[in-house]
Amino acid sequence: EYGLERPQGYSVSFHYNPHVEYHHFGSSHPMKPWRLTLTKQLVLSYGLEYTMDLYEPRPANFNELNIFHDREYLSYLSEITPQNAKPDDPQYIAYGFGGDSNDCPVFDGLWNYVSLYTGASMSAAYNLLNKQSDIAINWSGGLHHAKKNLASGFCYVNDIVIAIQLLLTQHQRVLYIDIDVHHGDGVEQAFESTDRVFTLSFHKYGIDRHGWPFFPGTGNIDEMGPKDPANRGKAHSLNIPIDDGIDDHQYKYLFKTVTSKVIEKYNPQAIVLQSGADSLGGDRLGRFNLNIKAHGSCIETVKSFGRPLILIGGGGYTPRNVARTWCHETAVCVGATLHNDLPTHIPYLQAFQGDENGGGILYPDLHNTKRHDNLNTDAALQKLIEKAMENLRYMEG
Ligand code: VJV
Ligand code: CA
Ligand code: ZN
Repeated sequence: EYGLERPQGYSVSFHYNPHVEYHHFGSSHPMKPWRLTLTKQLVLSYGLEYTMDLYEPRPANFNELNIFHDREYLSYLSEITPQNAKPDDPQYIAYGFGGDSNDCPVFDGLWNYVSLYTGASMSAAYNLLNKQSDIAINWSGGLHHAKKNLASGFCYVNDIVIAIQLLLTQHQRVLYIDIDVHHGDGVEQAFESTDRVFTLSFHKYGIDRHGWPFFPGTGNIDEMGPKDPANRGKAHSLNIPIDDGIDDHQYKYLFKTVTSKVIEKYNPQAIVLQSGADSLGGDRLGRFNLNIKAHGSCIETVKSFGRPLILIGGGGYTPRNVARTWCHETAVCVGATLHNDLPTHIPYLQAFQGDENGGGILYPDLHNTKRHDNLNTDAALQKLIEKAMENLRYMEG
């Protein structure tokens, strides 16, 4: 029943509440919700809104976020403001706010922000459950580091976990795939004791020359869930640790080989794909050297299996390239090909003008912006694939 592409293509839905754009983590914080404004503008300027069903989802409420998160954590999150925050408060620290790095600042409208992006992921999940669409997109979500009682790495509420929980009401097995440059630790941890969710993350892993591990520091190849054979989640996580500077050809091969094997073996009834754009070349926080079309080829690969799919955003810290990538990937979902010259009537054209090499075009060569030498040899990647295949043999068929 799966794998047959309907001649008219897939029915795609786009879940987006524009109020999410107006939230700010702070002026120099790398996470910029206005990258979503740019994304939406590009999607509209190419006319892609006519090829999808558009939804403006309501924000999620307290009880919906409580599907995953603790009440106490949510109460704190819902009440904290920049005005009443006490950075020395033990709860403030225990819940992951502030800190030296200020990864998770308390900003105006924080509760509204988390409710909006989670509401959009829930709306996407309901759309698949109701069979209203084959592919449901939420570029504002994908906050994969949040834990049930901890904010971490720019993430306060884990919309992915909540969307997967909804899918589990009807689907026996859900596959989660994560191509953000960071390890999808929050989603992996949330489902570590079940065999009904398989988590697969591709990410940068390693220690830099100052001795700091790349965030969050987990996700080596041997981390495949609990070792206890009585734990149902045993061997239902697969981590693909990658070094700096991986190129298009290597990543595409790695992704396709590993992901195809996981889908074939696990046979999921639905897939959630986190498409963090910080794995692109030239990303402010990332380390890889991928071009937009190589990143997008991962979406094509997953789409080709024809399973109900939620596509969500995530990281991405060079806003113009985030917008380009997610616009391209929206087109991949609907089966459209976009011309390289950006439409001239777009409101934010200047954001795509002052580019190193991408002035006025959709597909600049990001490999040329490389700041990271490729430390991945083909031999090392081949070994990594072999180890991944070996790990998969521990999963009960
Ligand atoms: O690396 C870290 C945290 C430390 C602790 C503090 N020391 C000094 C450094 C290491 C552990 N955090 C990462 C978090 C990345 C989150 C990625 C999220 C996603 O893409 O996976 C999903 C949405 C990190 N890397 C860079 C920064 N934080 C960073 C944070 C800032 C900043 C600049 C860089 C916060 C505030 C400001 N600038 C103003
Ligand atoms: Ca990842
Ligand atoms: Zn990331």
